[in-house]
Amino acid sequence: MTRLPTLMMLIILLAVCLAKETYSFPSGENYPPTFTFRNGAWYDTWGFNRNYYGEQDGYMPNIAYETLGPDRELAYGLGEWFKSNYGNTVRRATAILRYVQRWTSYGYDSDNVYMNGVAQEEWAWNADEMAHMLNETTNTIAVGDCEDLAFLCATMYMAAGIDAAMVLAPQHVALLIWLPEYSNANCYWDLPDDGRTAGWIWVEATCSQNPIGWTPPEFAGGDWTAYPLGFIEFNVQYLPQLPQAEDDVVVTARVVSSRASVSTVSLNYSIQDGPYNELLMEAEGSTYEAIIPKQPDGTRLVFYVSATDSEGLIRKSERFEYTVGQEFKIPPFALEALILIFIFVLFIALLAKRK
Ligand SMILES: [Ca+2]
Ligand SMILES: [Ca+2]
Ligand SMILES: [Ca+2]
Repeated sequence: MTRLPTLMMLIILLAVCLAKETYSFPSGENYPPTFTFRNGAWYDTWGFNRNYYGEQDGYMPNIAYETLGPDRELAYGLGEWFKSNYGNTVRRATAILRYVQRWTSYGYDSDNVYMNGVAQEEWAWNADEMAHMLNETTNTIAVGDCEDLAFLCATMYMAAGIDAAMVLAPQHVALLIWLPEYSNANCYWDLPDDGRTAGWIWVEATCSQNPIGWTPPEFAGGDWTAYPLGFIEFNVQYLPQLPQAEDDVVVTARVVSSRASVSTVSLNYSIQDGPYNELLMEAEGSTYEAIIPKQPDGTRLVFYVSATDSEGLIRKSERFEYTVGQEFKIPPFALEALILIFIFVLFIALLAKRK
């Protein structure tokens, strides 16, 4: 072997090692994870409560994003393996559920999770933590209950190019996947604002017999909330807030994809309830921008932002609207309240001076 190919080989080897090294640690956090106890609950390093599903800092659906987008790691890697080894989407979806059912077993949190020696009545593991707990080489099974299995499945499906949504039902957590081509589901669900009709099917990993597409009868009424996981961030703003006839309106959207691959972001606006004009928004990092040109006084505008990721998943923002030329209105009684406050402050000041 001549020196040049040897050098090339070394460089390639080094690159592979480096790639492997960066891949084996979550870009945000480390494994094993660390948790902090405060106000009676355990919080992870992202600041989410692992003991409770609800409110702003609860685990639903927040901890799904700890294993997607920039923080993706082991569970995502497992899903990518299925993507490259199963060309057929239905077979891939089935194989992922089989894998999770094979390498996990159902167990109550209170029997399996101890923090500082205290059994945890409720505890959610994220997908990477579950993926690190199982080990194919040592034949080690990861133990978890509904939310733990659902988080693992959801990240693997996203990585495998199959869109997933976390489902929060009464006393239960599960997931939906977008698989309209699957013919054996008992329900095909339609979610709002995803640019799609019915084609989401239920995945229940809690029992090894459950096939994909089986919505348990107790959830067939649709009394649950779904959180599609395609975008980690999706915030739209516009300026000025009260556009006048001379103002162009700048619409900005911060969009981060779970697969870290936003393909297009567009601004869609309608003038006086007319047809929608579509403008491609320009990217600067994760921020996208487009301009609605100035309009005459009294014109009513409605707009929304739509983003598409590399797998064709669409997310639409809420509809914003404004009428050109509206002045800032002082809220009722605001002036009266201000005068009263002024008199009160004056009174206190005079009182203080007399003392
Ligand atoms: Ca639980
Ligand atoms: Ca759990
Ligand atoms: Ca829909």
